[in-house]
Amino acid sequence: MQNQSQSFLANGPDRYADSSLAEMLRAEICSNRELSFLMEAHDALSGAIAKRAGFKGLWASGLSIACSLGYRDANEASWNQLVDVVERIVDSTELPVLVDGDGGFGNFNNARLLARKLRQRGAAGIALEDSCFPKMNSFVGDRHPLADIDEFSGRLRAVKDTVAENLVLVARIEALIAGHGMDEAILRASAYAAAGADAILIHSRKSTADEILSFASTWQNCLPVVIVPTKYYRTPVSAYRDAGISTVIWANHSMRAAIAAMRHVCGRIIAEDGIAGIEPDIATLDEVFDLLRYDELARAEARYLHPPDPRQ
Ligand code: SPV
Ligand code: MG
Repeated sequence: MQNQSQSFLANGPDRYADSSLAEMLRAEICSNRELSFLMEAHDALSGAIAKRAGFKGLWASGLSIACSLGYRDANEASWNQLVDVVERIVDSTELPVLVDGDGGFGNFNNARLLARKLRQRGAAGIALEDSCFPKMNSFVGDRHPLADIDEFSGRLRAVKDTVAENLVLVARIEALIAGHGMDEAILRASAYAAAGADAILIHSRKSTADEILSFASTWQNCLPVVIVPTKYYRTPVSAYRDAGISTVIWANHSMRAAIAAMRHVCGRIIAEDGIAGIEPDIATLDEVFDLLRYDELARAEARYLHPPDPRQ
């Protein structure tokens, strides 16, 4: 993954025509040898920052994208708004992006359409959760009706038949979120594996990792396990390595950091009646220009707007 091209601003040939991003994500998610990390991105800028920090893969978070658009994480944003944001993230980073596809925005037909469009826009993978449309964020309220196992398996099979190996398919189990027990979670994991999922995302709202670790120990890595430790954030990642978990998603931390930073700076500008005091605490304009590769534009201008005169 380190060797990928840096040429996204160089207008190269269609770089998404092959499935290299999906292969890169598959290598991350589906490897039990090494624990991988996906960092949340909700727009091109947060994706570029995560890439600069060193992350090798991204999570296009439904919660964070909805939040940045001013929507609730309850399928208020449409599937085409989601794919538009994903395209910008992929364009700005060229990292493999696992997209939070919620429940697929409907039945098998909506799910396979979403997967096809995500694939066309350069996504590397899709996570589909066994919720009903419209979904509600896993941490809001207590009513999270689960999809019927067979119906949801049909959604997975339809996606697999549509995008084959060109998009990693992660099946997300909401059984523990919905208050069902471990048996139900394992039953669903087995069904989703049989339906063609590449990995299982098991979600929990507990403040400790106990039920996730118990799932991992029962499941025995029949398929690689992906987790989202938003609520059990105190658990050291060594516990996940020891449990053979494949991938950890830091699901919403850039979005929450941005909220805290923007709230802080807005409050200070009002309180201090000016901007002199905050200047040292915010990104410089040079950092903005560097992040967005203004240097590449200058080189392109030299090449295309002011080419050397061949007669000289
Ligand atoms: C997201 O980031 O949108 C997720 C993870 O689905 S969670 O918010 O924890 O459900
Ligand atoms: Mg989500």
